[in-house]
Amino acid sequence: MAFPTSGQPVNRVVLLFMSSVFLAAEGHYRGIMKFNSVQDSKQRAMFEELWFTQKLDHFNGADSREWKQRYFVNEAFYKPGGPVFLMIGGEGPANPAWMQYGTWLTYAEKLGALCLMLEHRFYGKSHPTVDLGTENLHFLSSRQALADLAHFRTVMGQTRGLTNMKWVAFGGSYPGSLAAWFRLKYPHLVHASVATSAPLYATVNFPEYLEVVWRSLASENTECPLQVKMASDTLAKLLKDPKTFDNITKDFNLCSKLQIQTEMDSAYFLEMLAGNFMDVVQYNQDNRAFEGVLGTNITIKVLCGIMGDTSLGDPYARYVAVARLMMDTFSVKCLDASFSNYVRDMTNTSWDGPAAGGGRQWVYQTCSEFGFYQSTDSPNQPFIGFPLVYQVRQCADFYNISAEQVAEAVAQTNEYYGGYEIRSSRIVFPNGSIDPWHALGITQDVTADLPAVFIKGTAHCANMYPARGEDLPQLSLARDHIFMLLQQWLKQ
Ligand SMILES: *[C@@H]1O[C@H](CO)[C@@H](O)[C@H](O)[C@H]1NC(C)=O
Ligand SMILES: *[C@@H]1O[C@H](CO)[C@@H](O)[C@H](O)[C@H]1NC(C)=O
Ligand SMILES: *[C@@H]1O[C@H](CO)[C@@H](O)[C@H](O)[C@H]1NC(C)=O
Ligand SMILES: *[C@@H]1O[C@H](CO)[C@@H](O)[C@H](O)[C@H]1NC(C)=O
Ligand SMILES: CC(=O)N[C@H]1CO[C@H](CO)[C@@H](O)[C@@H]1O
Repeated sequence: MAFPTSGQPVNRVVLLFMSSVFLAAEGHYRGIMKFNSVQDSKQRAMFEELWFTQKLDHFNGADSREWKQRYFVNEAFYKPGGPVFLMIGGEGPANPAWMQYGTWLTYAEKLGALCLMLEHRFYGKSHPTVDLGTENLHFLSSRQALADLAHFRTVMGQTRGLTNMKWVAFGGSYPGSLAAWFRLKYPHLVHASVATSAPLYATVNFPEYLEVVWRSLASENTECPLQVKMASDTLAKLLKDPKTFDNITKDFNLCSKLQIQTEMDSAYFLEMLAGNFMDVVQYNQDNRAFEGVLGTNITIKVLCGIMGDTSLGDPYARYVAVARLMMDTFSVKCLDASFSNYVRDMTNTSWDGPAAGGGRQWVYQTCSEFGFYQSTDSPNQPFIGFPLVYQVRQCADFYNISAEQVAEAVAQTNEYYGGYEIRSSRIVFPNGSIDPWHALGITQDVTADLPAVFIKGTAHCANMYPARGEDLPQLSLARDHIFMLLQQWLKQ
């Protein structure tokens, strides 16, 4: 959701948590801070920010440095003896709106659950170190985050008399993976998990993402991805001819005259424009659940409508129209297509820096744990010009992590968590057919105790948003099914 104003996420795990703010730092990456600015003060009043003391390094007993982690509590539904629900924060500020809205609260109400949400280390206000210098980011990992969760669960259990209650972990997208892995690695602390739209298989190259984008556009209109492909091919050709740069600068309302000196510059620009389609597909309609807050009315149907509108001119002109619509929608004054500005921002290590809203941290996690690079390396997708090498190069540019190191780190992540071969119990894996992330998720029951819930026609994390009258029937059924599983598991 959202539109890069000057930078561009290299990587769209872009979840729930970040959806409001990821890459939106100072309006730098993505424009949607509405949720926070409009709702936050009210919610903060209702859901006080609380602070929990954590160790900086859980895996070194000789290091006693500590920091404060932010969390929220909602006791409204709790009935003594009921379960404890723990919403796991992800790669952006923990959004207190989840303490007030969302399907997990509906479950909590029915089950008398206490609801907690813990912000992920290094995101939002949970700052373990003085800045985001690369040597400090060495303490940012899913393993440290799981150890934070484990320690939080243990101490909360003791101080609030909840040790023997049944704890259920919830998360969507990357936090969905954490929910699954929390149960996997700490089964004595977590009774069950709901791991929504969770990418469980780490992979350096993730060209399947754009393949799903093709199919999701085609499900609206078979011509649509073809038109997008024609447009992006045309643009890639124009980028080879400096004589066209004045026109391109005007067409896309760039902040300064287009400069293409290296392949990185053109890749950055092409990826930024493809991002319009990637974001809309990933969040198609789902974000309307928070209409006026997180949501927009731009859907796959809207984009494909423009791409098919011959009155606007050739496919390239329609592609321009899509970019203009996104800019208007997110109040972006001009488009900063400068890769060097992006590098400058991504290497700023200040907590007040332009990428500190999550971009610098999340890209570090992709370089050091997950990969997930949504490259154009597949022929069965609509875009061109941002190959894997462009994305992996950024790991070296931003953090001095080499391509070999990325490959090794990703292999180790799968070795540690098991990838698709996860073996555990009482974890449900909901996935939406339109969501490009389902390609790395568990989409078939692993065992009867590790069921998948497939939701045809929905995008990223749809089942977590509050129910609406116009929801697809299969989405309502999925929510009911997950509830039934929870009821069943809480009796075990
Ligand atoms: C720039 O756009 C104008 C107006 O559409 C067109 O006449 C001209 O040929 C274009 N210039 C180049 C170099 O493509
Ligand atoms: C979206 O909503 C805005 C404001 O209500 C409206 O002006 C605009 O035309 C709508 N756009 C689409 C594509 O429906
Ligand atoms: C990092 O960002 C902050 C806040 O925008 C800015 O004040 C500072 O000058 C930047 N640092 C560098 C090295 O660019
Ligand atoms: C980058 O990494 C290499 C090898 O890991 C190391 O030798 C080098 O000193 C690092 N450079 C910087 C600037 O940290
Ligand atoms: C798109 C996709 O992979 N969907 C899968 C989600 O999970 C179900 C199992 O419930 C599979 O049958 C689907 O293929």
